[in-house]
Parts: sequence; C-alpha cells; structure tokens
Amino acid sequence: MAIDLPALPYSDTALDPHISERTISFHYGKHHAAYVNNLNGLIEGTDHADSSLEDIVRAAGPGGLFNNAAQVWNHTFYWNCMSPDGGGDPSGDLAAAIESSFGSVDAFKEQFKADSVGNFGSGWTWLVREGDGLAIVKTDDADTPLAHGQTALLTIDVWEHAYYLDYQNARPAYVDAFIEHLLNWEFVAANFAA
Ligand code: MN3
Repeated sequence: MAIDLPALPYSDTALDPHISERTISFHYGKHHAAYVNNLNGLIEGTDHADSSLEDIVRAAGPGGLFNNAAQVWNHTFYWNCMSPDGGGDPSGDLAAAIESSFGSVDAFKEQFKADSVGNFGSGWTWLVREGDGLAIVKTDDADTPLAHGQTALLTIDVWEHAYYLDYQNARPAYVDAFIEHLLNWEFVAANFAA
C-alpha cells in the first residue's frame, strides 16, 4: 500500500500573493512529491510496505527512511496550517492556552516569529502541546515532533525552498506573511482539541 501525496486543501493559486503558484508548483509539486516517491521506493517490499506514515516516522531510525517519511508528514501538516482566509487571532480554549503559556497572543506571535527567523539552516518551527502547556520548538532538517512524543499544533517550513522564489533571502517577510495572512487557526484549534 503506497503512501499517497495528499491533495492540497486549496487551489495552487489560493495563497497568492503571499505564496505564489510558482512556489506551490515546486514546493508541493516537486519537493513534497519527491519525498513521497522516495519513501515509496524505500518501503516497497519491506516490513513497512503496509505501515501508516505515522508508524514509519515513529519507527525509523536516523537516515533516509526517516528523512523522507518525516518530510512527507511535515509537508502535509504544513499545507493544512495555511488558508487563503488565514491570519487573525485564535479564540476559545486555544486562545486561553496560548495566553497561559506565552502571556498573550501577541507575545506568542512575536516568539514564534523570532524562533522561525532564528532557526538556523533548514528546518521547521512548531507550536506543540507539551504536558499541560504549549511550547514553541525548532527542529532541524526533517526532524518532527511526531518522533519525540509531542503533539504538533502548528508549523512553518523555514527551508529556503519554502520562500526563496517569493522572498529570496528575506525570511522575516515570509514569516510575517504566514502569521498575518495565512495562519489557519481553525486547524490549530482542531489539533489542540483532538
Ligand atoms: Mn519544504
């Protein structure tokens, strides 16, 4: 049973101008698709051939199997963290939890931006549930909270391929656009409530 490349939850022009159709065409159509193809090549005929993606991520040690499986999971999660109707502020229980852990929603946004801009090299910045509270964590390369027993609520991809065509080296502008215009708080709230 091969791992599928899930459809995007919106059209490939829906995030424009913040993330262009051209970026989507490479990031989803080439990078994400390549991770799926690589993963299927690695699991074919092995004990993982019929495993769920999550089980592969949790079971794989360091190396190509983990890198490709985690990148498939991370990217699918990332696309769902954005919406053409995104931005604004969280509400309800999620907002209360953010205020409890970070002081205020604005303070959370500032720290999430700082940790996304300051995540050196290729990686991901996440909001995760940790014990009774929430935390921001940074991961390198393909690494993912799923491999560390944490519940991911939100992520931003800070590999250069996520923003270079639209923002070149200006990662802060990409992070601002993500937070202000794209961040899908409904998806974050659903993860928080799960
Ligand atoms: Mn990426």
